[in-house]
Amino acid sequence: MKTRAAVAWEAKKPLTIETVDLDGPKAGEVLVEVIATGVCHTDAYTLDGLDSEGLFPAILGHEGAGIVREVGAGVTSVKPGDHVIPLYTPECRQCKTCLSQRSNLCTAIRGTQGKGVMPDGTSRFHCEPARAQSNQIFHYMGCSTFSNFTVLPEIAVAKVREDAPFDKICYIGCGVTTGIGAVIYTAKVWPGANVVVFGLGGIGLNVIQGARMVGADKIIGVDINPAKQEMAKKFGMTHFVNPKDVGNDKVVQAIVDLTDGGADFSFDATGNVNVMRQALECCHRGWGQSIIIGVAEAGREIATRPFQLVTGRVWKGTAFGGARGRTDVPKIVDWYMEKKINIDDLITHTMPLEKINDAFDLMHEGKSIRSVVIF
Ligand code: NAD
Ligand code: AHE
Ligand code: ZN
Repeated sequence: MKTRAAVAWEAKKPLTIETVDLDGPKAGEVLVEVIATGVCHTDAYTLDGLDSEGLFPAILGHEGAGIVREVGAGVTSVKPGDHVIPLYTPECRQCKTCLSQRSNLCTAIRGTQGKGVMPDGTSRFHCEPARAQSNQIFHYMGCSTFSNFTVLPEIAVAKVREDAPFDKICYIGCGVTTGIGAVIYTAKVWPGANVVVFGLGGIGLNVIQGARMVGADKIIGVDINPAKQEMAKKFGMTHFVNPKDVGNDKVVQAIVDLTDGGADFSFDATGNVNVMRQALECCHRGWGQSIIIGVAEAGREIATRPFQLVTGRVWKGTAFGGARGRTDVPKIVDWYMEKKINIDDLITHTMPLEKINDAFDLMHEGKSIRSVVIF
C-alpha cells in the first residue's frame, strides 16, 4: 500500500512529506493507522545527527496513537479496529528481562530495532530507488509514527480503551509515561520527599506532575528558560531555580540550601551531561537518588567524584519511565480519562503533517511543551 509520511532523508535537514510504499504486516506484525503523534526531543536529537544509532533515510516518530487495520499470521493479542499506542519499549513477556520482573527493557527485538528494521531484518517502508542508496527507508525506534500507516511487531503495541482521544493519548507513547513512570516506577518517590527536576520540557513537566501525584513535599524545577516557570507551577512546582540567575556554579548549593542538605530525588530531563552531574551532586548525602532521563549526544560521558557515591548518593537511569508497555500504558490512559493526570495543558501546539517541521522549530526555540501532529 501507499502511505503519507514525513521522511528524514539526511541529518540536519527538514523532513519532507512523501508518499512511500509500505509492505503489509508479516507473521507476528500489525498494520496501524496512526491518527496522531507527538514530537519528542529524542526525534530532534536523532534528526540533528546526535544519535549514535541514527540511520537515514528514516521515518522518525515514536509517540503515536492509532487503530489496528490488519494483522499478520499468528497475531492473537490485537485485532483490526483495536485502538493502540505503539511501544518503542516492547513487552514480549517471554525474554529473560520480562520474566525477571526487574526491568522494562525487553530484549526480544532490541537488536533489529536499533538497526532500523523489523525483526526479520527487513524494512516495510520503501521509496523510489533513485531517492536512496537502496529503496529502503529505515524504521525508527520500532515505531515510525511520522507515517500515516506503520507496521509494528504485535509485542510493540499496547491496546487501549476506545473512548480515549488519539490527539491526547499519543503523548502517553513517550513523554507522559517517561516522566510519571520515572517517579513512580524507577525512583519510587515517597510522600514527603524533596524532588528536583532539571529541564521543564515535555518530560520534566510530567516528572513534576508525577511528584505531585505521589505527595512530594518540595518540587524544585531548574531551567535556563524562565518561560517554563508558569506551566511548571501549574503542574506542582513549588520552587524555581534559573542557573542563569543564580550562576551555573551555584545551582547545587542553591538546591542544597532549599532542601536542608540535599534532594531525596533528582531527575535530569535535559540530556546535558554537565547538568546530570549537578543533578547527582545536589542529592542528599547517604540516600539521595538521581535519575537520568535525558539522552546525551553521541560521545558524551558523565563524570563526578567517586566520593559522591561513596557517601551514599545513587546514580540511576530510566527508559520509558520503567513502564512495562502492554501492562502499564493502558492504566495510564485510564488515569488520563479519570482526570488523575493532565495531558491537555501540556499539548501547546497541534498541526497537520505538512507542518511537522514547525514542531521542531518551536521545540528548539523553547516555545512549545508538546506539539502533536494530527493526520
Ligand atoms: P524539551 O526540549 O521539551 O525540554 C528540555 C528542557 O530542558 C527545556 O525546557 C530546556 O530549556 C531545558 N534545558 C536545556 N538545557 C538546560 C540546562 N543546561 N539547564 C537546565 N535546563 C535546561 O525536551 P523533552 O522532550 O522534555 O526531552 C528531554 C530529554 O529527555 C531529551 O534529552 C530527550 O531525548 C530525553 N528523553 C528520554 C526518554 C527516556 O526514556 N529516557 C524519553 C523521552 C525523552
Ligand atoms: N539511540 C541512543 C539511545 C537513545 C535512548 O536512550 N533512548 C531511550 C528512549 S528516548 C525516548 O524519547 C531508550 O529507551 N533507551 C533504551 C533503549 O534500549 O534504547 C544511543 O545512545 O544509541
Ligand atoms: Zn520520546
